Amino acid sequence: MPMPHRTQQQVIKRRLVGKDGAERIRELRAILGELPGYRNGPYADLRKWVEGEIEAARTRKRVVNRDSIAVRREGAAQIALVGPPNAGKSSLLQALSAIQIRTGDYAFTTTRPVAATTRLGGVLVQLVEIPGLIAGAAADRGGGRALLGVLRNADAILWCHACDRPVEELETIRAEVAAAGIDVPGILAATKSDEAPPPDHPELPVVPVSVLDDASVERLRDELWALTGLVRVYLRDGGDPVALEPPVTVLDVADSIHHSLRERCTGARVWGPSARFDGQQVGRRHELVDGDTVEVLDR
Ligand SMILES: Nc1nc2c(ncn2[C@@H]2O[C@H](COP(=O)(O)OP(=O)(O)O)[C@@H](O)[C@H]2O)c(=O)[nH]1
Ligand SMILES: [Mg+2]
Repeated sequence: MPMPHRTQQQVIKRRLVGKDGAERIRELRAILGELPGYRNGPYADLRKWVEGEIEAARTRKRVVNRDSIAVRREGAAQIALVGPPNAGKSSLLQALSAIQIRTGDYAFTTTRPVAATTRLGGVLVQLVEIPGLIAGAAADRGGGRALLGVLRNADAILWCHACDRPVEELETIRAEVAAAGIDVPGILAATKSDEAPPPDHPELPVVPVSVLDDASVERLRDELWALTGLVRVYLRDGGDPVALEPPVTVLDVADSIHHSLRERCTGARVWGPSARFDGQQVGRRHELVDGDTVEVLDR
């Protein structure tokens, strides 16, 4: 009597333990050869799963064999999404941006960094999913060095961790990132908040989020903006805001519009959090805060 396919999958997984790269692909091919070739039913599913594993092993091999992976920076800031496999990183990336990417129920669906831009209050920010960071990554396990190299360039980290998983899974990865000497600001997205209550974290601010709940994704967007540490200043005549490193003065905004405006600038009218009243007239050195709207005055 043939083994039930669930048991068979366990047996296959056991045969794969400790096998990586070419060795893993060889073993998977051999397994594929042994499986009955049904086009439907549990065996067809099992074949599809094995084929998926071959594809994942191939991609991982390509990643592992590269010393560094380049991600071209775009936007005002770069935020990396980091967490265990299946934490919902790809799903979040997709929910926050317009791209279509594969998400999956099994580990390592995404096998190389995937970048996408998103708008946070009108400012373009780049998000980069860093997949496949595992215990030993800092010692280059699983191609960890190249992945950490990408992470090193990020301005901040959105740690991703599923509410229904033990928090140790995240801490393992945080330890690798720390061991690599990467120390950037971060917050914790407690993902799949529709499935379990969010955990507390001793160090990171926790933002519960579910891709099934748009309001939670919008709240995360606000937290991500705060995480960049940048200041958005809107211009009175409309258009996208400028995003600048604080402290931001009227002169900095004038300069960002046009260098020559810096010289001619005499001050500004301000609406928003840094103004005592709407349209308050301020000097060139007035410090602006996130969410201000200004009209630069010149000679
Ligand atoms: N219930 C629920 N499932 C989710 C949520 N986000 C992701 N998932 C599921 O979790 C699995 C792993 O997601 P994925 O984005 O591929 O995780 P990644 O490995 O971290 O990129 C997929 O089956 C997703 O559909 C969520 O907010 N709620
Ligand atoms: Mg993924």
